[in-house]
Amino acid sequence: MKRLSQIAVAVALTAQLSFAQTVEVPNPSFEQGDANPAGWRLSGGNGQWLRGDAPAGQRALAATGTGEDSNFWRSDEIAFQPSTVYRLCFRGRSLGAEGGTPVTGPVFANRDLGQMPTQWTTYTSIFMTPDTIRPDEAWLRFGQWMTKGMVAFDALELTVAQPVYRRQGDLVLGAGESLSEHQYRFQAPLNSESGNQSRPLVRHRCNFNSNRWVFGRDSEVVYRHELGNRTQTAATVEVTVGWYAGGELVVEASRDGESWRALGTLGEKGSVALPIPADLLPAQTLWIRLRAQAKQRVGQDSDPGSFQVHAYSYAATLDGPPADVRGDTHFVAVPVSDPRLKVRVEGVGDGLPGGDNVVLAKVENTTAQPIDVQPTVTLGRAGQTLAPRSTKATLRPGDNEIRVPYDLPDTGEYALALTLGAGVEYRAET
Ligand SMILES: [Ca+2]
Repeated sequence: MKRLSQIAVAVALTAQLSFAQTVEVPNPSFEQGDANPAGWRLSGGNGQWLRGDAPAGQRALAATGTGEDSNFWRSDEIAFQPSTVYRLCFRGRSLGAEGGTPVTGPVFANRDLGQMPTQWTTYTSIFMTPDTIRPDEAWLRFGQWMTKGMVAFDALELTVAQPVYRRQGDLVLGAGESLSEHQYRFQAPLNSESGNQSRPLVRHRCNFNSNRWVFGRDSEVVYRHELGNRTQTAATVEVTVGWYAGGELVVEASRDGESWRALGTLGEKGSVALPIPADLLPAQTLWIRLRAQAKQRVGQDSDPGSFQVHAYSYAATLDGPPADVRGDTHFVAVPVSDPRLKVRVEGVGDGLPGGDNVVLAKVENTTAQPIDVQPTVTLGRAGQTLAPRSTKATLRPGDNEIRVPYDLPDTGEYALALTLGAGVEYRAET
């Protein structure tokens, strides 16, 4: 694991009026309902509305498989926003289930859990929504695929999450990105807590399953590669198709995100490395689009695309001074925020004992009056809270910057909370 991913970040700032960025999920603890849990229905097969065995309240949902089937509970419609990063928290446990996997989350960003523990366990999933969301895919599901036995779920919480990236000077790099002297490299962190999200990901219209893009008809994924104001003088994109049934992957490049040039195609399982053509360089920004298309062939048999992308990477040579930076991403969720303030967490520092540990936030005071705040950082883990660190600040009307240093006693896994003191209400967390 990367060092900063060991730290869960929670940020809370404080005001009189507040609005939550928590997204409404129907009956999120499954406590309401008469004969059936309100707002949820079973897709088929064998499902239970448990009573008494729940980590929150009295009720939980469960699905039981034969080992050869799949079924799930699905929610009523959820008001997902397009191209938005969400954090989905829930609890899950196995009741002696074997094989297969629990399936969780939205259908466009499923997360398999594999073998769950028999104790109730907290799960946190991150995903970015597609650029258009059809009503028939705007719901959550919790169930099982090819599992023999019962898996149970409870205590859902869906929140908009803000990615906070690593900063070093004028450079900002997220998970999967690194710069070594003049060599920039990005390996999409598909197999990490980031899920489908990454700093270069601009938009997608493509299902994601646990650690891979699942392309079907009209699927596309668009990345934009730029690093500060550095100029790219050479670049290569590499894509791996790890599962293939039909159609082909087209890889295209663009300088403006509008006019695209095909670099190559891949119509089978395997990898393809494609250099960016010399006449598209040098460039400060290069866009890459992955999309599915039917294979050109004679006759009627043309599959619109059915394959999975297991790896995507991009490497570039940059001008400017040499630097060594390894990126990372924290996902800061904001369950509560103050409408007088626009708060954006810009960084959490090194996240290492003895390191440069500073929470940095940009705060716009949208009122005409100054607001006194007491930015406070609190670290905690496993029910234990360390002594908070505070500063004082007056937020002038307009743009402000808040810096709160904090101490990390060791490299354990901590939750970090930032509050703004009495009189301002805001909360963000990972
Ligand atoms: Ca419950």
